[in-house]
Amino acid sequence: MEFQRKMTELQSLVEKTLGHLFLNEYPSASIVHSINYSLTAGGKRVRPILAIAICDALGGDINEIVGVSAAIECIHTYSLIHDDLPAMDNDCLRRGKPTNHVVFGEANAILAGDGLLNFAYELLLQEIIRNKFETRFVKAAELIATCAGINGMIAGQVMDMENETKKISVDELYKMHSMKTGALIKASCMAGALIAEREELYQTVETYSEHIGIAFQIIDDILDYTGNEITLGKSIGSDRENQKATFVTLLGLEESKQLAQNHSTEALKYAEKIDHSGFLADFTRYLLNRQN
Ligand code: GRG
Repeated sequence: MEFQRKMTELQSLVEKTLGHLFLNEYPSASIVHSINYSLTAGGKRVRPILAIAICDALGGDINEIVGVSAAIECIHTYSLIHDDLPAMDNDCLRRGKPTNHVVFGEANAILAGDGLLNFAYELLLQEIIRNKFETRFVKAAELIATCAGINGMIAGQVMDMENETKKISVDELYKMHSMKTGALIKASCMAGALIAEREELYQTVETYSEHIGIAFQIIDDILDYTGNEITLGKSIGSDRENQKATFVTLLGLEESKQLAQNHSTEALKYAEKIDHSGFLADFTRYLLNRQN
């Protein structure tokens, strides 16, 4: 019950923040409309919640990380819009709605993604200026940029494309997902620790994030195999269509479930060291048991 109350509180904070990002006058109202369509479509908000919850648990001020967490969700939403494009996975359903390019056309969807990515850095720079160039904000911004960029999420996406139709090992799958999915999850957790400035716990937070990052992707693969589009709110089966290796295709369903459980169990050991209130541990269990 306490977990649900805190989840609702954090989700509302994230929704409110995201809902206010694109309210001003913009020269091109149409692109803002298309950005807001995807940004406020109601994702789970896993990454901003991780950033805020970890900052809070480590004694940081929630108000100081809200802007940073919104920037991370902008980057995540851009990656989903671009990942759904015909040139990428060519998916038609996301967050329970037709994908951005289906509604607004491919060119607009590319620009909406570009707009969100740029806006994320505008937000991060605004936070740095507002906080008088404090090192912790600069470090958080640098880490987020690195994890989202060509040494992080983009590198993972490139590997994903290059691995299509190839036979790859479980180790290679780990490597790809540690970048494609894991890097932004790591940046979210570490942003919380950096803004709270709890240097002695950086390693603990990083290890926690690595375990939940990989567990998150294994569950994603399992849901893509066992779930349905209505519950998931997104297209399924494109990995199969594109002949991509997944944890389920390489290891089978039962072994994949066990592997996700193992990583969650490991993550829980670290969650307890980060957050004595128990929220992060409950959130870790929620990520393991999620149905969408
Ligand atoms: C520049 C073309 C171009 C690509 C950018 C698209 C991209 C790089 C990378 C893809 C990253 C990606 C889509 C990774 C998948 C991660 C993943 C499991 C996403 C689903 O996240 P959830 O479940 O989604 O948190 P919600 O909708 O709840 O936010």
